[in-house]
Amino acid sequence: MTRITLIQGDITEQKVDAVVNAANSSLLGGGGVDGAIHRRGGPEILTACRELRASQYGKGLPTGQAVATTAGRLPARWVIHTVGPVYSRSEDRSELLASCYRESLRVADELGAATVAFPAVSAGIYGWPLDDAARIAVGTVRATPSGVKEVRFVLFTEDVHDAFAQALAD
Ligand code: AR6
Repeated sequence: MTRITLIQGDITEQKVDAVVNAANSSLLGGGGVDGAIHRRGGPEILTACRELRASQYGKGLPTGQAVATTAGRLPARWVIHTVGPVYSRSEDRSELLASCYRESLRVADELGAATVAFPAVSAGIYGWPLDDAARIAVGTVRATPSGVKEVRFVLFTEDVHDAFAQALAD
């Protein structure tokens, strides 16, 4: 059984086995939580991402998939990079967002990570409505069997924290 916990805070400060990054396909960094992880984790993470681009993901990491690197100087062992879908009003991309959580947990399992911190993937720059993003995140983690003991959602702002708290209560 995976225990789900919620906190409002900064994911780069979490002492967990693996921290999930809401990356983009390039794996070469960006703004939001991605920028914060690379800033706090230092250049080792980018070096590892460049190697992944060169070896396995010449065209970039596809949306909905996940891949691990070192966590550099973060107080975690690994960063699991996943690429959320950009929100669309005309197309239902929920399955791709659910896939981010499933694939990240699968990678965490492969690594033997017992504790995993997730941000609200796609709920920032990628524009996902908070209630929807929270419902998909919580629902998918609940429905995905894994050896992970604790999934900690680390929500940066009060509005996102409240949306996740509501999804957890439902
Ligand atoms: N800790 C936890 N959550 C954070 C932190 C932090 N330090 N910083 C921001 N958030 P976003 P996306 C929250 O935009 O929507 C990047 O440029 C933020 O408040 O980081 O998946 C990538 O390279 C929001 O609730 O990710 C991609 O190009 C949540 O993290 C693109 O943004 C996700 O917001 C991905 O967009």
